[in-house]
Amino acid sequence: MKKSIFLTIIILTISLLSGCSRANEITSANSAEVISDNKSSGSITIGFSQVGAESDWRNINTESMKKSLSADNGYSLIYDDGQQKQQNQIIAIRTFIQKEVDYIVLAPVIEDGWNTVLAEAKDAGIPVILVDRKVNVEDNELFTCWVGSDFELEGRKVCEWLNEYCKANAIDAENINIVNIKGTEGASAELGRSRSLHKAVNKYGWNLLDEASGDFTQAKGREVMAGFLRKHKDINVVYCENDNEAFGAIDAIEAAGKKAGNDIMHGEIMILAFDGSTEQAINEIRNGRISCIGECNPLHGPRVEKIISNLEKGIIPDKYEYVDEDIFSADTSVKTITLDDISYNIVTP
Ligand code: GZL
Repeated sequence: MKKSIFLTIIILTISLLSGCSRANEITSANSAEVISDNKSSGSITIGFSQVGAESDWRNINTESMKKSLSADNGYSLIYDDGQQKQQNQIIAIRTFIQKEVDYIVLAPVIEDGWNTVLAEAKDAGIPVILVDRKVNVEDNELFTCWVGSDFELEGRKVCEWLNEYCKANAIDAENINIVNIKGTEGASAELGRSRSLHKAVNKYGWNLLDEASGDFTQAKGREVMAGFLRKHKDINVVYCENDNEAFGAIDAIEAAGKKAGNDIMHGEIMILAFDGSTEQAINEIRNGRISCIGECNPLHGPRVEKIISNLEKGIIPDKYEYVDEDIFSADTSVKTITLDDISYNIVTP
């Protein structure tokens, strides 16, 4: 039953700038705000709890969602930036429930810890659509559906590219000394990409020297890489779980007087990354400072909008909708990789 809610522009400050705040709930300076305000009766009100603004990928994802869930398309959108804190997202979801939105869209920062608040949304009769990362819940009926990427496959593609690169360039696996700058620990993207790296390390015999979380940010990526360089003198491959961490790692490598590149048997340090969603990342592929990127598609807005418009017509979506993604490299020694009898052409941007 559509709740015809006429929303003026409402700035819901969950953590008030004035300093006054609701007792024992405040952890964030963020605020929920109505982005698209469709005054026509019958607009569909959406509460969207986003992870944060930690990376280029995330910002593109946010814009894609706002563009699709627009007033012109018949939506009133209440958007909340969780600032990468699960508690902020839980508070936002409870606010959406109080506002009696028609749908909740959640991009969960980590997989665990959602049973209670998603049960509250279910009890309130509000469908929850998950986007990007997944949740680990006891009852999969706590959410209507999920749309996003196969993060483990992304990791398998990048690791298989490294394996093929070593074969094509006569590099023995035992000469691969790799460090992992992980994403936000417990996030689906981190879990999947790290799981694939660990399996490849065991399968091919690479040396995994160290790993630590860069939280998907450039600043933390640089800090972690600088620490790795102080601790390990033989690093020749860095597995960065997103582009922004890779940018930070390159900053640290060059600050240490070293060079990011493919020629790992002559002192260069190879950078592997994920996302490929910005011109900067693609340029780093073109100039060879990043050797390979596993694409992670941020443009989920149209898919989520389609799901909601179908639900309005009584059309039930698939429980899980995976998006197709490529793998980018400017190196010409590896043309394709094959996983589970499926070949993926390497895209040279
Ligand atoms: C992946 C997404 C990840 C991106 C990062 O779908 O969750 O979070 O790879 C982003 O850039 O911060």
